[in-house]
Amino acid sequence: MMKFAWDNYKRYAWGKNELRPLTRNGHIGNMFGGLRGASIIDSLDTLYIMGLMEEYNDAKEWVQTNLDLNSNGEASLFEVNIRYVGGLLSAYYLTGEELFKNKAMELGEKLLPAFNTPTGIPRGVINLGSGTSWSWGWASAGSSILAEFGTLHLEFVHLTELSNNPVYTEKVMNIRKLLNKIEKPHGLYPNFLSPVSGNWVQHHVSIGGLGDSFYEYLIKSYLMSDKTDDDAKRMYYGALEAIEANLVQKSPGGLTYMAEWRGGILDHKMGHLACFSGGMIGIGADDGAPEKRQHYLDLAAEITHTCHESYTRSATKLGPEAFRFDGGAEATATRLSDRYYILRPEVIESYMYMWRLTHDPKYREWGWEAVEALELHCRVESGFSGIRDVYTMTVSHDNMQQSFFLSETLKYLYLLFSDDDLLPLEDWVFNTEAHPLPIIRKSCLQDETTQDKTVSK
Ligand code: DMJ
Repeated sequence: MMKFAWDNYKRYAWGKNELRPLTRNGHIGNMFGGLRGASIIDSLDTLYIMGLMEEYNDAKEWVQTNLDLNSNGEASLFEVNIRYVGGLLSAYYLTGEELFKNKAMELGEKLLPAFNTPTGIPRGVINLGSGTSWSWGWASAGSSILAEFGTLHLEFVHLTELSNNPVYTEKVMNIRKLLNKIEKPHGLYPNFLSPVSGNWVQHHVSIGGLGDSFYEYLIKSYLMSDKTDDDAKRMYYGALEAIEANLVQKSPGGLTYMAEWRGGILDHKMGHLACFSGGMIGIGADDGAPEKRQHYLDLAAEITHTCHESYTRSATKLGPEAFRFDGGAEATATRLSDRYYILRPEVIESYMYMWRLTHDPKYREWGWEAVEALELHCRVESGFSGIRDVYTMTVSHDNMQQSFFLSETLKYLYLLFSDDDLLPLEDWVFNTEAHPLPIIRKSCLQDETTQDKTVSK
């Protein structure tokens, strides 16, 4: 599947950001500020891990000769960070090629002006040439988005590691400090924050879109620090407790789900994006309070089960963008506008983590069901495409092979069917675009300190 997706991208869209598999051309879009080759950067590690060396070498060669970071467009800070910085860092750590490290550092530097705000909370959009930044037009009152400014930590800590420049870690630690300090309604973190006043702008809380990867990066920051980042740990388990108390629900049919919260009122809807939380709660289970560990593992399994139900209850066996638990619905989309599937990874991501944590064969069976459904409904003549309605067998394709399909969906599937010693969870954390980053060992840090002393002596 990876080779097929890649070959078609290469043939019809080489150097563009995504492949349009029906019209057989490339898509550039406006998310990456004029940067190109998103599918290449997102695929480097997947190709390498899968041993597709010829394809990996083509990708590397493209980065060497064609990846131009001197673009002058308006980019999403979040998207550039998770896909480009994350993809380059992970390619460097897997292969040891200095090229990727240098590109990651060059790009990292271009993102820094986004933090020049009264609070240091970055704005969502940055011009990579001029460094001017602003907030998304659609975000209320010029606010920044929790899932965006809260999803920089892993990459920025590694940028400091590699450059020896503390500025990256300082920037993300400053975000952490502010979040730690401000009052949280019922212990929850709303999705919109003003980068000027540092106050919440709206009380909408979600584990899906707008909130999701902030929570993911808390537990992963702790794990990536070799379990030394106690603030991240405290904030993660605190947030999870608040989520359980306020958002986690059980449907009449016995399905556990995470509702959204709007100033105290629950919206009984769960987005496909929120389905990553099965895996997140799973990897965090072991470091919770001893009496809570089994409970967290059970909760992770229940959420993953619910997300699987959102797939099995559709005609195509792929899940909708959002499913509901009201008006008689149980894990199905009730609105036409929520019925699409754009090759997203989150449900498969949770299968992969739950497989690694429990080795219950059902997770591989569920993963295989997804493979069959992808092959049947999303494979077209020249690549893979999202579909507009998971509830109809007369499928209508959206003509887009998203770069996260190559980076995440196919990588997580591959890992689901691989041995646990391929990228073991004891040594690696995956950024939110599934780019593996190594755990920074305490012992390495100690070695470095000793080494520094020896050198200065
Ligand atoms: C990816 O870019 C990342 O997983 C992000 O955190 C959420 N959305 C997409 C995939 O659905």
